[in-house]
This record gives sequence, C-alpha cells and structure tokens, in this order.
Amino acid sequence: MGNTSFVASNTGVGNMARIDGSGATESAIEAFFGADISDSYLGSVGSAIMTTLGLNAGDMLSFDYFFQATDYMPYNDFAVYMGTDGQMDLLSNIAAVGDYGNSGWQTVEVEITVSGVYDIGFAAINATDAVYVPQLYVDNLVIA
Ligand SMILES: [Ca+2]
Ligand SMILES: [Ca+2]
Repeated sequence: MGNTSFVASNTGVGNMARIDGSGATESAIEAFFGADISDSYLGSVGSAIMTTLGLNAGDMLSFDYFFQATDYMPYNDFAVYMGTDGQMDLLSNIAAVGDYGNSGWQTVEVEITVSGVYDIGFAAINATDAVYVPQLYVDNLVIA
C-alpha cells in the first residue's frame, strides 16, 4: 500500500521490493498490519508491503534490506517490519545510519519455533513531516 514497486534485484536475479516513505498515513499502515507502530517514532506517512507465509518449526526465515535516508536529524525517518512476533519492530532509522546515510545491505534471520501462518511485512515511514522521503529495499526473502 502507498508507493511501492518492484525494481531489479541487487543480486541481479529477479526483482526486489522498493518501499517509499510516502503515500499513506501511518494510521492506515497500522490498520494494514493490524499492529501498532510506536508513537515514539513520530511517523507521519509512508508505504508498506505484507505477505502471508506458512512456516514450520525449525525453518529459517531470512531477508535482506537496505534503508536509504534522504533526510537529516532530528527528522528521524525510519523502517519497520513485522516478523513472526506479530509486532512492528524497528529495522533502521536516520539516528542509526546518519544524516543522508544508508544501512548498506543487511541480512536478518529468524528461526521459526512454532509452526503456523505468519504475516511478514515491511514499511518505510517519514517522521515528523512528509518531505525528504526515505526508501526501504527488501530482497531475497527466503525460507530454508
Ligand atoms: Ca502508533
Ligand atoms: Ca523525511
């Protein structure tokens, strides 16, 4: 929802998701996930994607992400994700990557301990205002 698209993967294989920190209100994104995003992040507008996966205990879920800031502190634009705990956890923000900085490619791995159906999703969100929009790229969502 909001402004998302698929662009060529950084690995050169297939596509990856590009999520732009514009297009939808944070409250609409919270409704989309059915989960709260901490008000302490001061989110304003952004975009989100979500997928639903059947996972088995012992599976290893992994994904790569790249957070690109175009803003500077104190405009602490950020990215969050919904992992297997059903909550919106912080992936990155400008406080972490620096003014106009980026996270580089990072890999997150989650071991599944309880078999079930999980919503997995990602959002890039502007903080405080709606300008100098952050981007989040997500690639290589893998179940192994
Ligand atoms: Ca909230
Ligand atoms: Ca901004």
